[in-house]
Amino acid sequence: MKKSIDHTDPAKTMNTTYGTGGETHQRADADTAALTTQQGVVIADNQNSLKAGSLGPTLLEDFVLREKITHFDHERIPERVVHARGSAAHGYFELTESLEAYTTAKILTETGKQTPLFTRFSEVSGSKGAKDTAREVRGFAVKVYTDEGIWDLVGNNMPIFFIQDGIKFPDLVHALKPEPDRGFPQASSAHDTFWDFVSLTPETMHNLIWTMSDRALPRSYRMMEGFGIHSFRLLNKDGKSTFMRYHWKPVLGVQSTTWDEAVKIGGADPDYHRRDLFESIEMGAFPEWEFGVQLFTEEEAAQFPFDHLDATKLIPEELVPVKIVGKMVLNRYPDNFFAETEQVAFCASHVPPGIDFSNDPLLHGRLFSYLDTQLKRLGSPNFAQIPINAPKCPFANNQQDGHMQMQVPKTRALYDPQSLDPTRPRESVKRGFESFKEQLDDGVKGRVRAESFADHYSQSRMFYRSQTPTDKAHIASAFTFELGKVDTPHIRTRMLGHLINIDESLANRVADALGMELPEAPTPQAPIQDLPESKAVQTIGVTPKTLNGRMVGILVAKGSKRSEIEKYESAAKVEGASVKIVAPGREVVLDDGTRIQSDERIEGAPSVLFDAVVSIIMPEQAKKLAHDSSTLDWFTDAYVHCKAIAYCGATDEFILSKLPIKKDAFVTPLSDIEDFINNAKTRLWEREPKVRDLA
Ligand code: HDE
Repeated sequence: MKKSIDHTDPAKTMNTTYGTGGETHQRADADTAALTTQQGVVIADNQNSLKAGSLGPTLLEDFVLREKITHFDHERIPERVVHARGSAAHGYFELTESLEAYTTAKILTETGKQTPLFTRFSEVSGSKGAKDTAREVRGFAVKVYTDEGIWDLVGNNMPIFFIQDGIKFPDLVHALKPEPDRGFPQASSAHDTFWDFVSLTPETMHNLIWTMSDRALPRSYRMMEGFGIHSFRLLNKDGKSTFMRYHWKPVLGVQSTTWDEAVKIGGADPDYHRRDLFESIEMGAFPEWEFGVQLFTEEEAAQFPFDHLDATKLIPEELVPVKIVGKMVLNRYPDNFFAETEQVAFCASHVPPGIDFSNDPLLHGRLFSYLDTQLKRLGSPNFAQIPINAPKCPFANNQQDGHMQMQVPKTRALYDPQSLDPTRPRESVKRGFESFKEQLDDGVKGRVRAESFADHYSQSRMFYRSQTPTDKAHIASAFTFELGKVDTPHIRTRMLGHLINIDESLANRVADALGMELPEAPTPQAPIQDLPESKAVQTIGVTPKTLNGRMVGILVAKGSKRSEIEKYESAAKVEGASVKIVAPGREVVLDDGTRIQSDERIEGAPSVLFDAVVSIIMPEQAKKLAHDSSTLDWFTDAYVHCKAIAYCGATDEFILSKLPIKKDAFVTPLSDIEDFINNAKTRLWEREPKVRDLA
């Protein structure tokens, strides 16, 4: 008979090795916290279930086992129907300029005060476990705990949306998500159903062209803009309304990756954006955005060459400048991902007094949808009591009961009006939320789309024509890639027709690259306007020349020169970059005999994870690494992605010479450290057409 260990007496098994895994278990003593059941009963043995004999069946009586397993079985809640994958951080909002003339909302009138907030960035189409680097719109949702109630600024990283009316949202999302019969592709718009829907829905053309640009491939959440998209109203003390569109402008500037990088990063580090947010906060480089508003009156709006109530239209910054009035700093990563990032519930309808909605029909769809979705996802109308969702100002009402009610109201009178309990809350005309007293036309009730929403191409054209040649090539290549994944010929053809209406040269590039003929362009519903170009919508054109917030990778190996490593490390850090040491192993002995820890092995840290790379290796090691494909890819990819490379003699002799790498201004010897640092702040885009066959 097999011998079994007696676990009934904790004292006998304390800190002993047992079980098949040979684990050592730490037990609580009188001073340390003891493990308990949900009822507070201390658990003596968390390793073994209660059995009838050492090899006998497990007993139903084992409440410790049943409670533990049951809780585990119920750990999952439904993921968000869109924006399922996201990452968040705590921080604060600070107003720098009062908007008192326009609004009574204290959050926009009290300067200098730091108001806590929680911001969640998200990918739209993929599931919770999808990669961070899909080509798509990113969510940019900010929950501000104002003294007058929660303000949820639920925006995106693009200033416009795909559709004009909330009723089309389920169709858009069904077309984008994995196809229902086959269950793929995950986190990708490059498939037939998406392009079928958008090519039949011309109002999507503006958001489409943004999504085909590098704006859909942010280098970091810290380097993307945020937009509320819709026009909101600000209401001042006289009840006067001013329209507002809000913007978040990243202090590090806008930066994107290329498509090839995004694809490779997705394999190397699917948590790329989540890790970046975590690491930047851990190292004290707190992500920061300026908060700006575009303000305009009804009369000014009437002069715009488009309808500002149409969420597929942006208001060019050249037409209505963005007035910077505040900032957001993210300075604390959540303590618990589920409790905070997963359970946070944003609702587009959460606004404090002084802020109101416009009649944008897409916004109105959202005013319903978010509350509804939280009920499904979080399972109870009491989701606002979850700590991350609860206001930080006093709140009280007569809502009662419901699943997971945490409050214990001590009163007979949970209704209003009532005359039994003078301590209960009352409505306040003075401080309460008021809607704008809008004079409405006597319209006819009907399922209609405003005629002023009919122009679907002009702003898409404006976006394309405003871009740098490199951005234009990236956009044409993105359309080619995506349509190249569409198997149904008539969908590709239909889409090419729309591209003609956007810009004929773009349509030609894509058709050529796909080997297709251009069809007839569809007849637009409204004349296409040649609007003035807008610098503000560029990507590469507005990317700042800086190393701040970016990352340099330094390849080292046995015997590498410590002095050179330190020189490059400190030069990059002075410019605000972070540095990672990459080596064949996790420890490496340098020329002075010191043993250092590397941050990554080369196989686990391809150069797509860095903005610029440096190689400091000795000949023996270079000879070895010249046979390693990860090392060869490290240099080739950095070169193909137009990055700065600093190389030592051995790297040049044994590695670079084997690769199709030309010594241009961005491939420099170690001695030219100043050139490297200067180059690393940008990319040599002129290199790209020589190394990649762009559309
Ligand atoms: Fe959303 N959207 N949306 N959306 N949205 C959701 O709410 C919806 C739209 C946005 O980090 C859902 O809690 C409809 C525009 C963000 O938790 C859902 C329509 C913009 C997030 C929903 C839109 C957004 C969401 C899914 C068309 C930019 C993530 C889970 C009428 C201005 C928030 C959830 C977070 C999430 C509905 C269009 C931004 C289903 C019906 C336009 C950033 O309620």
